[in-house]
Amino acid sequence: MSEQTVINDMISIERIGDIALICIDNPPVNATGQAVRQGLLTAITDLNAAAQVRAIAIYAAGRTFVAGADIKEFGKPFVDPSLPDVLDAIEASALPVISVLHGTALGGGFELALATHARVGIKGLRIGLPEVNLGLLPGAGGTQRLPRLAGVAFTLDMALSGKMVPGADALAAGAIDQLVEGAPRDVALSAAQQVLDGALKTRPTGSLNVVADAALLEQTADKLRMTQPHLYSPHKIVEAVGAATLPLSQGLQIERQAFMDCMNTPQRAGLIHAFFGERATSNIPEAKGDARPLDRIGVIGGGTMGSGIATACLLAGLPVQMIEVAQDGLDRGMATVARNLEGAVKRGKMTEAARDAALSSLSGSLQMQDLSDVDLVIEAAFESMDVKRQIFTQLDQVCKEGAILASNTSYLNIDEIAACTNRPQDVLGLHFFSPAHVMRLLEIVQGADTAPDVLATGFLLAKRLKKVGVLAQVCDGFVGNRILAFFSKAVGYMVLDGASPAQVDQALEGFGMAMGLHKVFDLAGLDIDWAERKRQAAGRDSSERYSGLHLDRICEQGWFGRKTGKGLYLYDGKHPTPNPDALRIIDDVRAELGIEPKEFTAEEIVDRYLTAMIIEATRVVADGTAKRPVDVDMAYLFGYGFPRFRGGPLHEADQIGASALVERIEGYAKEDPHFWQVPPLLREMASTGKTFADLNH
Ligand code: 3H9
Repeated sequence: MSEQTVINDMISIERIGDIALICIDNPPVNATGQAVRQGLLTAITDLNAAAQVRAIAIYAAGRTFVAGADIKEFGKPFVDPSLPDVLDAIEASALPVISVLHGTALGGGFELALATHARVGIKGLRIGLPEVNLGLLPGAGGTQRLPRLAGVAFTLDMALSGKMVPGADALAAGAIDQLVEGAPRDVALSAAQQVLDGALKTRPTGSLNVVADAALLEQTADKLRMTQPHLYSPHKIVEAVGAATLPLSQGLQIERQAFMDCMNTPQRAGLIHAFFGERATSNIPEAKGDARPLDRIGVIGGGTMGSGIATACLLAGLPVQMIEVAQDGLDRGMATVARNLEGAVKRGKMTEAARDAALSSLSGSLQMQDLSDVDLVIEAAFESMDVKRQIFTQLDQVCKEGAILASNTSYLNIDEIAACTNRPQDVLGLHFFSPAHVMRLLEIVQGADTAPDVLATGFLLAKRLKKVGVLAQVCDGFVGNRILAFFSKAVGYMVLDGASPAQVDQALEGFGMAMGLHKVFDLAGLDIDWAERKRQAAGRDSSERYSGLHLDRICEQGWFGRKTGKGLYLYDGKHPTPNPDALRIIDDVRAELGIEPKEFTAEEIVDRYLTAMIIEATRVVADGTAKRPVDVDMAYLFGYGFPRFRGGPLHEADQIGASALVERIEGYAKEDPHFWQVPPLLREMASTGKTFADLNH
């Protein structure tokens, strides 16, 4: 006989004899929002006052135990009771309280388990302290209680990496007490019975001592100063874990203060924007429709992009048919894929058996006809409209009805490509970023006639490949490269006016960019943009200042960057060093143009770079090339190395403020009114007080 008590919508109690089971039911991930916290507190208080209860077990309904605090509440005023207070009450419970964990026990969810008197995991469990990914630290006792159970080293590793740890490892480390099979409610009942029988020992975690490890803490802090100088919360995590040797109440106070310090940083806001943004890009009607089958992929081109795309598909378990025009190109492409997969094995991303299976589902051919049975073809051939026209005309003839024809073009017009076929509804752009098996951005470019189920299949592919699909409309460069082309001009002007490429790169890396822009140019190959500049030369607006003369001159020497060993940098040592010959060319170009070089501070470099990025990003949103500001932000985080902790260019724009940006642009416009123009949308935002965040809804 059992008796049910509903505490609120999310918390209920089931009494079976002298055992009470508390069930948390807050889909989708049982986050500890206010109602869950209040319900748990009430349940623990009531049960401690009730007659005949001798043991309490907490478990969760649905696909997972508690995935942490409700992130949506962050940044808003706190509503009592706080999670730390609820967990303190659980730990102080006179009745033994155990927790039963299934799925993932993360952040505040795992901390809830740590505050109980014993933890039983269900096979398949993964535990984690992912707060660091949100610019936070475990703020409900994780930095204090976990060291008491599993030691300082284990805690630091979990809290600094944010990674999920398999149940078996958690058991071995002492973070949980048992790992069993069964349904959460049944396991909860039998574990509570074991407590009563004395077979499962319980004790408050706070009663345990921590073995101090000052050397490890110091060593970790030193390493973080070198490797993560931009981030705030990792340093605070080390500080908080260092306090775990103090009595629990003191340590918890130090942790709470450090948590609040992190909560008040822009980094926390940026990282949480990134968390929701990553999920928001596919939370649109275009991504949600019925998709077409996606069982076999064709890739045209065995170059860097083609083989990267083929690798990405194989890693996701999708068989690939690669097509090249000549045998040596095909051999090279197939060898690159094999090398990429080998790299994945070395990095522990796949087993040798999985690699062998992937390789056996890759086939190569010189015959377009061999694409007759694929569901989707991704063309990654030479970036020329003539080449694309030829390929798509052939694809139209050989591909089966309903097959999707995609181009990986970075700039060219998808509608023009689609027009070569009799099935423009089946054509779209799928723009990958190099290396395609690593970079997570996938621009999904909608042509004028692209059918809804073709778009939905683009998003399905992104999901299968674990990429972030961002919808883009047709224009020169789509979302990402169009913005890149614009701010690259601002950078070109700064170099012509006196900044050195290395100085610009240093400033941008100081801002948090993964790589300075000139290093990116050298990596991609300076010849790529050179070809693009030549393509655009005829249509160039003569009243616009030309920003690429120095780069053209460097390319004329045959210096294309990394692949030629020389570009803006030299690549003859371990690290790239500024190429003195390129600097001489830049000096010559300045002299030729009559420019008196001036000094730029790092701050000015970043301001101009970022402002130019924001200007074009605003236009991209205003004319609908991107659906919402968050799509631009995610494109930049996942495709262009924009620092995740800054949330993205338009999230950053909100931090600066529209009025300040307008003022800044008007200041720059005094020297170049043609380039520095305030986008009407930004001006309107400055006068109405609207933010880019407002435009996301
Ligand atoms: C914390 O705990 C602080 C404490 O230390 C101290 C407090 C004082 N809150 O990812 P999915 C939503 S910080 C609110 O697509 P999956 C998510 O947005 C927290 N919402 O599913 C999505 O919504 P929608 C530490 C959340 O199966 C839906 O749930 N915890 C939260 O691929 C499904 O999510 C974390 O950082 C949340 N905490 O992955 C864990 N979590 O459907 C963050 C998810 O509207 N969460 N949502 O788009 C995760 O890592 C993954 O969601 C998880 C499931 C692995 C759980």
